[in-house]
Amino acid sequence: MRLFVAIALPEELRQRLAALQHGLPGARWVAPENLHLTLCFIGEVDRRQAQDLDAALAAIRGPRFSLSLAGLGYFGTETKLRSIWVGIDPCETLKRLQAKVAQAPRHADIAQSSSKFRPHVTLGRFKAKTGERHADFISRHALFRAAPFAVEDFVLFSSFLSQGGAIYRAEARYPLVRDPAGVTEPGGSEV
Ligand code: 2AM
Repeated sequence: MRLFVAIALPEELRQRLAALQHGLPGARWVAPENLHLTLCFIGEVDRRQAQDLDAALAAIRGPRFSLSLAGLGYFGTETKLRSIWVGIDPCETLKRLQAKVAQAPRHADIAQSSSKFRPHVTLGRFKAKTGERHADFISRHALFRAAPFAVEDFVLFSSFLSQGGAIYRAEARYPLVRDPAGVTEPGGSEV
């Protein structure tokens, strides 16, 4: 199975993001129900690795916190966009959670390439050449901002490719703690 670990977004927020998803030629927009913030891409694993990964993720302790989506950016170049995404306000608690999640594959004997965490919510992907309309879209929405939301858990998702696109299924949810004796961390905005 193909797995990744992510923070799911509230319905209302996904609807706000979905309202941005139009007017760009060649875009493969992410289905609104699939919009998420990836903490760690795992890739293809077997059943035993998935079980070990689940155990390692379940052992993670961290506080609840609040996150705000802000800004809009892209991967690739303006003439050859790979994706357009919404960014996240800097959050130390998120960084610490991601660092813990990124350790979990090691405990499950899953090889990982180490890449810097660049938190984002992908809105759409592109294969063909991109142009002025895309550049205009990016600058028009550069100051996008949404109300903060509470992150109360993180999720192990499986991903299947179907004819209608990717189908994500929440395989397990891992709660973060509300009143974390011993896990309250400075610098975050815990809720
Ligand atoms: P993306 O949003 O930046 O494209 C499910 O596919 C999630 O895993 C997506 O959020 C995607 O990130 C991420 N993902 C898919 N393939 C990946 C890869 N090879 N390396 C890192 N992340 C990947």
